[in-house]
Amino acid sequence: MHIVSLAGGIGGARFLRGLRATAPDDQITVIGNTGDDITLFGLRVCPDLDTVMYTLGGGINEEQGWGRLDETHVVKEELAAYGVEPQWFGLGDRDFATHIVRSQMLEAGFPLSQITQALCTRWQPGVRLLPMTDDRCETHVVISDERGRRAVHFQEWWVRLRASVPAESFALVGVDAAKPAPGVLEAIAEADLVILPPSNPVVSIGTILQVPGIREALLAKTVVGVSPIIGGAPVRGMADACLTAIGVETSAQAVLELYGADLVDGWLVAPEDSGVALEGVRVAARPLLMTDQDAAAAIARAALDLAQELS
Ligand code: GDP
Ligand code: FO1
Ligand code: CA
Ligand code: CA
Repeated sequence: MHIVSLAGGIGGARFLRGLRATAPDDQITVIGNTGDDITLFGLRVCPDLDTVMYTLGGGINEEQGWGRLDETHVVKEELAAYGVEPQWFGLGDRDFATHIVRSQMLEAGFPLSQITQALCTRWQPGVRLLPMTDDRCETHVVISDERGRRAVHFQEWWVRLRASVPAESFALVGVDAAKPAPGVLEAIAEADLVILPPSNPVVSIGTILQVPGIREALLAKTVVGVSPIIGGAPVRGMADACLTAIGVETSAQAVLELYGADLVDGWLVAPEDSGVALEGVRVAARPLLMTDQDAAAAIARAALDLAQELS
């Protein structure tokens, strides 16, 4: 079977590790979010692609959920000693190497999709990892603070401000001219099943769905989603702040409605959300906390079972 999964960072990566474990013989293509990407110190950083690559490749810092295992921060300290900004983003030494390779290849003219493939030659994630687009396309957040109403990069809002300043809106700068990366629409066309993992519905899945052509291509497929909201809470991360910004309640029901019955055919919720319902969507309730790799694999299995019931 050929499975296509969209993915953000931590939630997507942990789910995919479970999916790979429970479906080792299936071919898995991952369409990763690149809206979080940022250029820092002249280097291109792709947090969500790297989180998926490191998690599936065994190089992730498990407690943190992003960044490298056994990381050191000497370069960051040295940059700070020069007074170079920004100092609020914590790039580790091992992680720096990834960004140097990526930036060097971008400078040489390679597209992000080919660079990601090259990086994965080392990490062997066991899935085909594609960026949603090769085009530069970054999430910005409109906020109001002492400097007035302005837009900041998503990472500045997320990491420096810790989403403490309300997001008034999100703008995916560059999306109108963005094209799906090579292989993305082909993978969707060939897919037997598409999975929306428990990733941030606004700034991960919502971002990927905004790339022209992707949502449209998914409408023809069997799509099963896993709720990123359990009992009205985002489990971890700041999905609630993102949902509030776009006027959507933090609930499994509201996220399903946000995705829509035209897109989603099956929706997996936690037992406490078993009342969720939407016409045209088959809903199943299973424990959805990815407490460890076995729990993530059981959730992935439940998503495959739900897909089976749909066909
Ligand atoms: P990010 O890019 O690192 O923020 O990661 P994702 O976008 O892939 O996923 C983040 C979202 O995953 C969070 O906002 C949560 O709503 C959701 N999430 C995280 N852990 C879990 C979990 O154990 N179970 C479920 N159902 N959702 C989770
Ligand atoms: N998240 C933080 O909260 N603080 C950081 O300093 C930070 C650095 C960082 C470096 C590389 C990388 O791949 C991810 C990093 N993240 C950091 C996570 C990043 O902000 C993610 O985009 C968000 O967690 C949302 O996906
Ligand atoms: Ca992300
Ligand atoms: Ca469908």
